[in-house]
Amino acid sequence: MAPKEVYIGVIGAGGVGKCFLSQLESLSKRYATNASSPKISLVFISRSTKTLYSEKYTALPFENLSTKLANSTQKHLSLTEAIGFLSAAPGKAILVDNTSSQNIADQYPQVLSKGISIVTPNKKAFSGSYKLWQDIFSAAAESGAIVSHESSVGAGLPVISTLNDLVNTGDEVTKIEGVFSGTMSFLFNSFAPLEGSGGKWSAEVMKAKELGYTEPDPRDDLNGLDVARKLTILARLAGLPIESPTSFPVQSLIPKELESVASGDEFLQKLPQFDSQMEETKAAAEKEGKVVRFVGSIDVAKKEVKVGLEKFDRSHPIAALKGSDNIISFYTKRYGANPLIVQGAGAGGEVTAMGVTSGLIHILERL
Ligand code: NHO
Repeated sequence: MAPKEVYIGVIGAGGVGKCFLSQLESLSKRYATNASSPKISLVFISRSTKTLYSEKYTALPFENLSTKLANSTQKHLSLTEAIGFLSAAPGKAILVDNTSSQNIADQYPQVLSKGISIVTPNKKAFSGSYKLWQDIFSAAAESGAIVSHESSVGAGLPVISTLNDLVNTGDEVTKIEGVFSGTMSFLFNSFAPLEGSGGKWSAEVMKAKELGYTEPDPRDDLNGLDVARKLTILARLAGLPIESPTSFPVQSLIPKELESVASGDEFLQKLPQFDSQMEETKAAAEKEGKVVRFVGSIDVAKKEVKVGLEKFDRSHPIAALKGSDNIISFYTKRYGANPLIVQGAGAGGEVTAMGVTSGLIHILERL
């Protein structure tokens, strides 16, 4: 029997998208050598202004794909047109959304209702309004399409699958706590390290930006919203109907006076004037023999979610984190006093793409 053919459309070919395409190429080669694996055909790829697709649904070759996309003269398809194209494929289709677009996220229910499965690292759909969350999962349940968003929290780390496994096997999750941002992890591990005195806050922010750890405008990391989005996703999976990432306390590390400066560059230039604020926070923790870290927590029983600075004993696993690693502790009835801990690289193209590719494999196995 010929292997089943699955048609793949990819939107977004930036940092994560490029890494994903290279992982997809390896996967399709591996599958081609195994008669029981599906045949995966990449038939559509787009970025903001360019689209490349195969009108007859034959697989696009992976060679020089980025260049071919950049030079494509095919009509740029809107998302509605792309959905129409994928839903007319002669077999099951999967859409991979590697953008951070809210507009695309808002259309997931329509994509799923056409029977097209979705795999994505985009946090927007799952941390937007609670109604969108409900619409996504009810559209999937009705059509039989599958949604995978493993790398929307913790990049390639098995955070969402672990939480789903805990819930689905009947464990009672009481609390989830951790460091959910690679950028914040890097900043605090170097500003308030366990060994040595650490650098000035503004200098560490500048260094993180130079190393490519921050968003182009570092305020998008420092305002806590990225962490709040991840907490919203996990809290919902744990059963809390969180309305939005702004419906619980989120501490912003942007000094009030710099909230409205025009650009990220101007923000960085003025940040040294506010170093004393962060120094005071660090010194207050040190006085208690502790270190300060930017964390998120979900108290499931109390239905409380919060994001912000907290002090930790120097022996606490959160205090001992290295580089830009994430750490996520799941406290449950089954695990008792010793939480189930997931730890490792929580940001970066390759590891985030790994979560996307593993989600894709998971869908391919179930279609
Ligand atoms: P880029 O590099 O900006 O690429 C986005 C691509 O989407 C571009 O090709 C752009 O042309 C295309 N695009 C945008 N809108 C489009 C549209 N309407 N139609 C067609 N194409 C469109 O972004 P990244 O870095 O590749 O990120 C892609 C997605 O992965 C985003 O949703 C991002 O939030 C998500 N993601 C990234 C990371 C990461 O490390 N880069 C992580 C998780 C999810 O775990 C990571 C993380 O949380 C990092 C975080 N900053 C931290 O912890 O510090």
